[in-house]
Amino acid sequence: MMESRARLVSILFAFLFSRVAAAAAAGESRYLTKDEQWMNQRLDHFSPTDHRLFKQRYFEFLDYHRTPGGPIFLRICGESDCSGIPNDYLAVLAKKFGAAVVTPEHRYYGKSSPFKELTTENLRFLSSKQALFDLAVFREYYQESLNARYNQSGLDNPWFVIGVSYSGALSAWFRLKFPHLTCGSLASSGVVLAVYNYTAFDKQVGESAGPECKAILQEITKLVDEQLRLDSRSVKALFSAQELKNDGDFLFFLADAAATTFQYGDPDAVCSPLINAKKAGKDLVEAYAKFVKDYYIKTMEVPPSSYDQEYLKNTTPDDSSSRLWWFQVCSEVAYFQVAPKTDSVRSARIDTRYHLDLCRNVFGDGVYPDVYMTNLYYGGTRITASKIVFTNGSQDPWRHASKQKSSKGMPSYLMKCSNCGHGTDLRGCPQSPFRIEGDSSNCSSPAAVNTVREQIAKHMDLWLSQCQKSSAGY
Ligand SMILES: *[C@@H]1O[C@H](CO)[C@@H](O)[C@H](O)[C@H]1NC(C)=O
Ligand SMILES: *[C@@H]1O[C@H](CO)[C@@H](O)[C@H](O)[C@H]1NC(C)=O
Ligand SMILES: *[C@@H]1O[C@H](CO)[C@@H](O)[C@H](O)[C@H]1NC(C)=O
Ligand SMILES: CC(=O)N[C@H]1CO[C@H](CO)[C@@H](O)[C@@H]1O
Repeated sequence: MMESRARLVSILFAFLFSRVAAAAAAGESRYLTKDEQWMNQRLDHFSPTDHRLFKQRYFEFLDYHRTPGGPIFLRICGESDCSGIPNDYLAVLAKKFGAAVVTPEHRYYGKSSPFKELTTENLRFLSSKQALFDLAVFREYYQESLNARYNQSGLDNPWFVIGVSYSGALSAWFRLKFPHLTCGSLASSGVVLAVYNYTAFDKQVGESAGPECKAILQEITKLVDEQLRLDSRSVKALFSAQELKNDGDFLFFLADAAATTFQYGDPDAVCSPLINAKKAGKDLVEAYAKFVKDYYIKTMEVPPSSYDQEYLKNTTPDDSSSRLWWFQVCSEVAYFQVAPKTDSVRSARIDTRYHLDLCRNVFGDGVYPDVYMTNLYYGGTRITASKIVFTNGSQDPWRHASKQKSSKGMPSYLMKCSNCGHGTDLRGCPQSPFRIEGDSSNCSSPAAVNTVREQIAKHMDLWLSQCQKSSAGY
């Protein structure tokens, strides 16, 4: 999905998946479609006087659609360039339900940017609230265009909204704010809780690593902190990250490299070589550097520069996603992945101050996240809506920002297995290389994943049918 590369992974979660999809060997079957469509979208949904428009890209896949009344799956694309509809487990569901799949690109990302220059001033229309309104407008636009194509008027197909990660949160919020426009939502690893000091992220990294690997990661953190004080140039060079002048950026990069493996269902990628190095009495920092270079920089194609605040300041970057997502982090949702006070895996220098300084340095004074207002607006984990399925992976550091407890009309499922990560219900495990149709056979417990998939299908079936009945007189 991502043609360009640079990325900040654990803050740009959905994103990695996109990039891996592109990185894996060529083959269109990774996508249901990559054919671009365009619509005119309103720049500011909340201004009574600003009527400017911008071009929003979208994709449609109708091969499985049971015409004319079959469901429409609105698969939300999140914080990344969106260059197609991935052929993951949603494709299986679309086949099963005779559904069309449509995917609009999130405003500002990829080719859907209203502005060439991404100055802070120009970024003021980048928010989840505007994005949700985009989805509502898109939904109505697409329904009408489909009616025109089928030469019918007034037909309203049953819609279902689906998203993973940030777009999983959007999926839940869409059902919350526009319940008349969707029969239900799937929020896969949906991070609906804006968290200011997200220490649970690092704690989950430690838990997912297990005691032995965690202890080694902590030892490495200590050693790197020491070496940074003594000779920062050489330790950065060892990781091919000399360009990261700011120590915080460097440490964040190192922390993300390990977190990514747990997030995306590949814990052995980091733990096996480290445990082996420890047993063989080898230099742990060197072993970690090898992992970071081979796995994170080379295989996952995450360049250290994507962590560089100087790069993030660029208002016309090659790859805009890092800057854009940081803006959303710095203005709305935070999820600051700070080190917990005790027993931290990452360096204690990755603290609240680091994040706030980044926000100010990159976007200017006055840009900081008001998570209180975000949670006031959506309800956080106390979201009060209906017909939303929440799913999470047991090893995923993000699950603590999701809704993990079922409540009335909103079932929540946890897929428990040693490589169940972010969006595993849709993507299988491990998530790199890309798994066609979200193949779950390499999850350590395919049954844990498949059981949750059955639940998703069951809820979808029920809610779609209830919707069809009630919309008869719509
Ligand atoms: C659409 O329906 C109208 C009215 O029934 C009919 O006259 C017209 O030929 C149809 N057009 C197409 C393209 O099917
Ligand atoms: C976040 O952590 C910082 C540093 O420990 C602390 O000063 C601040 O009060 C915390 N904020 C919240 C909202 O928890
Ligand atoms: C499953 O994992 C095994 C061991 O890691 C690997 O050899 C095999 O290729 C994987 N199978 C699939 C379908 O990815
Ligand atoms: C850890 C956790 O939150 N588990 C939840 C997973 O989903 C089940 C089914 O809804 C809940 O009962 C658990 O509390």
